[in-house]
Amino acid sequence: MLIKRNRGWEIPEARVTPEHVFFNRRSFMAAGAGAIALMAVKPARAETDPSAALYPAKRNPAYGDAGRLVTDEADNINFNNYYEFGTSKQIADAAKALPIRPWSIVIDGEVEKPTTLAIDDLFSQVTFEERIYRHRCVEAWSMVAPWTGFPLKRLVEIAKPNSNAKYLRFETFNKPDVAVGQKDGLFTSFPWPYVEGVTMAEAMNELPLMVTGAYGKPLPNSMGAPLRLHLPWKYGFKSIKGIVKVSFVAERPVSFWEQLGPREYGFWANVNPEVAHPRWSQASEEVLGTGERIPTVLYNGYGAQVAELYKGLENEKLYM
Ligand SMILES: Nc1nc2c(c(=O)[nH]1)N[C@H]1C(S)=C(S)[C@@H](COP(=O)(O)O)O[C@H]1N2
Ligand SMILES: [Mo]
Repeated sequence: MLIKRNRGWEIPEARVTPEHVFFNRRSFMAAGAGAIALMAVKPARAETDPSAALYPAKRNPAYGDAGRLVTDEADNINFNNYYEFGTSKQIADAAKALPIRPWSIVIDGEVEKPTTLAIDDLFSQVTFEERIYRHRCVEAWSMVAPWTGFPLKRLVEIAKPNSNAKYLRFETFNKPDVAVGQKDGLFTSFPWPYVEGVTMAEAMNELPLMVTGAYGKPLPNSMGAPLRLHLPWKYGFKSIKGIVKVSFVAERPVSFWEQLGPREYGFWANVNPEVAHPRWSQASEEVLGTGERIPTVLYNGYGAQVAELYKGLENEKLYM
């Protein structure tokens, strides 16, 4: 007998992913570009950001060229996924409501001494560098961004984890007073705050970047100011924005998307063109800004740096 019941994790698919709602239109890039053209050029926020003097940072020559054109800045900062501010791609204005100072980062869990760092104190302990990275969203679009930031492994050094630490768990702010997506209404049943995680081995790899800026300036709010992660070989949802807490933990964290749709989104989420999403192919991707469709590459082309992290883990769901 077939009994129709809601088991909690069976959330309606339109809520599990923006793809279904916003991307089944061939013209989505064209529509986005039209909206962008109407926006006036705003004065640079860098004028008021206390970290502005740290820009531009020296480019790391190892990541000076992503092999593809850098995505146009206006396209990039006005086409975003940031569910805290709504499920459309045009959240840049809504995201301006988030105050990014004062801002502090809690470091806790399996560390020598749990601590809370004011963001500018953290910035004073690290060296900023610029890296150009490719970014591949699970929704099959991609972009190239010139990020500024510091290696995640530098944050691990500052945190001094003990030997019980097996994973890093990142958490985004939860501010329903300013974040429209976290307010009462349509999306309150989302498992806020947004959470993501990596293994200690992944965190110690050279690629993960704690991102503070883009295009030679402090990050715009839409891209995750004042601090986000970027993991260029993983689907974009792993690259958590608006970070307020980094916990060193023994157990594998359950991420926001994994909690919402475990059949579709997992912990590892490494890019692989041969493993389709249950509802669409991952074989190719649409380039933000140009609309060009290009083949997707295993580990988003970063296999030389990261493939060895996954040796011996073949039984894990590494690609969802
Ligand atoms: N806190 C938070 N971080 C997030 C998201 C989000 O909704 N909330 N979306 C993710 C997804 S799906 C992608 S593709 C990237 C998008 O980054 P961008 O807007 O800078 O392109 O941010 C990721 N980080
Ligand atoms: Mo994404």
